[in-house]
Amino acid sequence: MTSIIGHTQLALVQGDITTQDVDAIVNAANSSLLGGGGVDGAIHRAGGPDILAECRQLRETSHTSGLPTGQAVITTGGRLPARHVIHTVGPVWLSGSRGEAELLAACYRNSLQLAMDRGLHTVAFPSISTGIYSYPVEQAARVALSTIMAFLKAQPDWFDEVRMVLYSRYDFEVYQAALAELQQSG
Ligand code: AR6
Repeated sequence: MTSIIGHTQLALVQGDITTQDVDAIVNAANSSLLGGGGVDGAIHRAGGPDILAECRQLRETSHTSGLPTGQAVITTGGRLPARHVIHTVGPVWLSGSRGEAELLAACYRNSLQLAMDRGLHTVAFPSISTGIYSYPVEQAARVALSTIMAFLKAQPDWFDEVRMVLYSRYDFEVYQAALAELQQSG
């Protein structure tokens, strides 16, 4: 399923983010930047040690206290087909009233801004925070897609493609329904 916004194709696909051939894939990391489970573990396993080495370097220089929730940094893609990995830290879902939606939106916005700043034109995202961090996927899908769409409306000429890569059939269907709803509401 795709939606065209300005010059950009916003695509939803079901699949594995580690196999995507794009300028940058986004990692749902934690603030240590030193790896973990879920999509983070899969990216480090597939990309090899160069990604972790750059993350360690960031921890020793610009991010000695770790990466705050909602912010983003960039490293090489190592052995991945993607040339770069943008690491962002999603919010842990607590109650929904602890600023989770704004923090999740910041992940998408800051990742897209960083990609633009680095001259990258194709970016693929996983569904940030909806695994180990327990953000309900129906709500996360609306935040993710509305944030991406607002960013692309403000920057209609930069990106060739922004792709959401959903790991499960269920998540893919949830994102499809959310995109259809957002398209209808204009
Ligand atoms: N490709 C695409 N999506 C994937 C893949 C993959 N290969 N593997 C998992 N997912 P999660 P979070 C989906 O838990 O909730 C890590 O330990 C998964 O099905 O990876 O932001 C970090 O270090 C789910 O829909 O990230 C943090 O400590 C989505 O990716 C913590 O988990 C996000 O699930 C971050 O938790």
